[in-house]
Amino acid sequence: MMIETSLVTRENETRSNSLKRDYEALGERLDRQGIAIDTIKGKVAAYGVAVPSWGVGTGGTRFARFPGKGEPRNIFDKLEDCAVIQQLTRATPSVSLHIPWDKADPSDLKAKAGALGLGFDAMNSNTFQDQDGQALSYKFGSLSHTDAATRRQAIEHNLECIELGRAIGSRALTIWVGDGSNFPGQSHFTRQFEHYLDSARTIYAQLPDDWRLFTEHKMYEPAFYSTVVQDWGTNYLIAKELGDRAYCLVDLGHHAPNVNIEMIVARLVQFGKLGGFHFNDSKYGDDDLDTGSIDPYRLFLVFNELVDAETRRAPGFDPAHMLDQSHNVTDPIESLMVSAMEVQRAYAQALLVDRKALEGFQQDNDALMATTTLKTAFRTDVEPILAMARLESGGAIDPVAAYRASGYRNKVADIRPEVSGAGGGIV
Ligand SMILES: [Mn+2]
Repeated sequence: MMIETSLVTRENETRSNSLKRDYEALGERLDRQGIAIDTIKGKVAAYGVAVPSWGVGTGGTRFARFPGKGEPRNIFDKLEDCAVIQQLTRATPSVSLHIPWDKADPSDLKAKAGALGLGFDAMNSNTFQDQDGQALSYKFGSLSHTDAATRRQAIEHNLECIELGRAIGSRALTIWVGDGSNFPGQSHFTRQFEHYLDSARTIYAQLPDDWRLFTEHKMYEPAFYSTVVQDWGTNYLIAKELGDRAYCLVDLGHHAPNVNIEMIVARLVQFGKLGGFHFNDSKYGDDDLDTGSIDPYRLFLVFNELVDAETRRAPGFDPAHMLDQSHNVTDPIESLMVSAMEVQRAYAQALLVDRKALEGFQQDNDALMATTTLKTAFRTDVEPILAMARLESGGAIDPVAAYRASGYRNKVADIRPEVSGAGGGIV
């Protein structure tokens, strides 16, 4: 354990009596609605969201990056920080690696993760920046580049990610490219997308039988005029072209403001192509803010669709869940803990929706009562359920308070020097 269990126990002791009373009161209230609180707690306890390895480093913008204290120096430090998040929240059992940032000997990775009680989620390839000693540049694209040799290099990198992933027990590859253009006329839309599809087909052909391939759309940036995989429509076309093991990944921040993301989720579920999520939040665009920090109702509406699909056992429904956000002004460990709990909260609230009543209101075109049904669930303070699930699985009732009391950040700051360079957390 990264943090002494005796400290967590002491912290919990100061809060357990209040929690017990709050849990009983909520349980009594839910019971009147015909909901068994222990069933909801069990589902919440079984729920996990993956932490991105790059998330534990301090992020930045294209203007500046202000390093934090005791930032992880390498993947092994990152895994330790991820283990703190899992120890206190019990909501983040796996880590998603980013290659080449996290490249290391697979047996060392497995040993370290195993010792910390962590597993590996999807592998993420990186063809949006050039690495030291790289033969060909991605300045003008990678999988969709006009030059066949550059495309080949990007394909080889993705195959290398699969190979490393196999060795450490991962079961999915996520491809996100920064390919696009900055000027009208700069790129031929059709030829560029055809290049992308050809490259993606080559990668897909090498995908192990028990693996899934996720492609992630993003409206803009780093390309500012056009992006090759710009929206869920293009993403769906890719998944459809590639085959049964290709799915669409939805990053909540990668859409235009006000886009109805929950409806996109419903469409992808309906056609068996929802691969998973990158959770975050945004005010104007992109994925820079913490999950649930701006619009928790939208997060709830997304989970409402997920629980609906789970409840009616939608065919092929098995989305991967991961956080993907940039922490520029907070301690990344604290942000990731809070965000993991926000995701769990949205899930718990969505589990409270009276689906039978909702279906009736929808059938009768009772718009007011239908939307009130959702609001009733959303307004329920489910914190006692989340906290009790954490307590019973060895976590902290209040993870941020326990983390601060542990002095973990200061301890690692003594052995990890501050670095101002780029690296994790920027994207
Ligand atoms: Mn993402």
